[in-house]
Amino acid sequence: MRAYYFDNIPGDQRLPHDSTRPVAPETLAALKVSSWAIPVEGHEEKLNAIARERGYKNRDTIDVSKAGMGPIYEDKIKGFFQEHMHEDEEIRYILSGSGFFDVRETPTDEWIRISVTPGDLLVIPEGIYHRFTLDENDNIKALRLFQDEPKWVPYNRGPDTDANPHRIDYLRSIG
Ligand code: KMT
Ligand code: NI
Repeated sequence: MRAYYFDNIPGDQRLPHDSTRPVAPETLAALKVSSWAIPVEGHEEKLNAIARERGYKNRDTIDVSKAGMGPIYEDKIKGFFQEHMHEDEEIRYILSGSGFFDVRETPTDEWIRISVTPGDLLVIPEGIYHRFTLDENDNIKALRLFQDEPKWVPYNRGPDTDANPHRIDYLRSIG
């Protein structure tokens, strides 16, 4: 996992868009974005322990690739890259492939780009604005972990999400 500020230069979302300004781990911690590296081989035990500690009860596997998604691929790719939030904390654990999670920094509203590869575990707090894109490898396989029933419905950023109780809770939680 590597984090840096997104360069905001228009162009292919799958390119790194690296401004070369790094993001310190403390910056991510202050946004409640935590991460771990757990080797994929034999990951089950460690992953189950984290899930248990944080009260996660559900999970699924997602294969984001043309072959894995079929006809819904293009729509999904577009949807993932729309800035959105979820109403629960969620974990992504990368099994294979790679991609970029972009999270919004508060209060600057800058995009922080997090490059993920196999073994990376990322905690996405409830209410944080974020988006996802594949990189030029065009595939990622990830586990998605949910605390309760999967609530992975994306709420696209707008006046409604600014007033969403989970968004407000998130902003309160980061002070
Ligand atoms: C999200 O919340 O944006 C996603 O789950 C994207 C796909 S996970 C590789
Ligand atoms: Ni999301």
